[in-house]
Amino acid sequence: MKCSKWGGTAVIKMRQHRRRLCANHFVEWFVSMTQRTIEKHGMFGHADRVLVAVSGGKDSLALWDVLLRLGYQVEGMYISLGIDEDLGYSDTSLAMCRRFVSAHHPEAVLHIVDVEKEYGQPIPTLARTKRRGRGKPCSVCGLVKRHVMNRLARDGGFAAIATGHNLDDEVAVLMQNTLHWQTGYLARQAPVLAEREGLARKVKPFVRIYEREAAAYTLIRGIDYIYDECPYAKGSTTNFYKDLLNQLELRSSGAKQQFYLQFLRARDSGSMSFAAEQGIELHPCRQCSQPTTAGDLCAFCRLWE
Ligand code: Q46
Ligand code: ZN
Repeated sequence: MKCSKWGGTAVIKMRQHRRRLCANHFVEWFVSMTQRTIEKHGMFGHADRVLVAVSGGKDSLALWDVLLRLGYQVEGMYISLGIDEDLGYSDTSLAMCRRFVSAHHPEAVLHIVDVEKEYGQPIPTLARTKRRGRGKPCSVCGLVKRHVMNRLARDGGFAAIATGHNLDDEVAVLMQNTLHWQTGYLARQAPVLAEREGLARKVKPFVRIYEREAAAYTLIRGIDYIYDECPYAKGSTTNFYKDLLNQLELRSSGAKQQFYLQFLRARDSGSMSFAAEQGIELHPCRQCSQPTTAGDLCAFCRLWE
């Protein structure tokens, strides 16, 4: 298999782009695709400080690497959830983030928030105590992560929080939301969520990157990451949709990309309009002062009461 650019040995075939690239050209393509996505959606500029949420997985570490190589002012944020099942998932993922810094970017800043040390309980214990989420701690985990990320971004004066969500993640969520006609979620599904009354701006610079491309990038760059997913992600609905979409992609290359990009185009052109959450007012929580739609205490503070 030959590189479409110069005839050297290709390491990846990207059928949806009708390209085969060698290692060097692939890395060049990957970095420039991320840069173009940042610019197209006006995500942030070089004067902005950006907080990248890292989990020790391939997507978030690849994103941190690319943003640093592009010269953005970016700092990492790792939230230790205290998930010990399957050989200490949280400890291993933190070790991967630390290894990334020491091996690739020793000057990079990594903020670490340990949920148990800061708030008193690790996520699985907290979820069990509250008996939320039918045995899985994911709803509690999501709530805690959103709160901690927003606090760090606000207190640190960051212009945006960047996450490593890739095209496969976005398409799986899009399919889920479409099959259930979750119009509120569809209205909000976007590469950029603007800042709103104390809620930090959120951006996803990898929305044009397939999951296998992020994996190839980390492999070529020699970035070590945690291969296993969080033990609670096993059997998740999102993974089920990802499998379905991969089958579709095998039959029709580019199907995932088409589905996502046409959705964004249709929505942004106004040919599809959904009921957004207009009119829902945010006010500061009495205890933590983070924005909430609930009563005087936000859902996070109520969780720890
Ligand atoms: S929500 Fe659930 Fe994830 Fe939290 S408990 Fe694991 S699978 S990490 S994205
Ligand atoms: Zn609160």
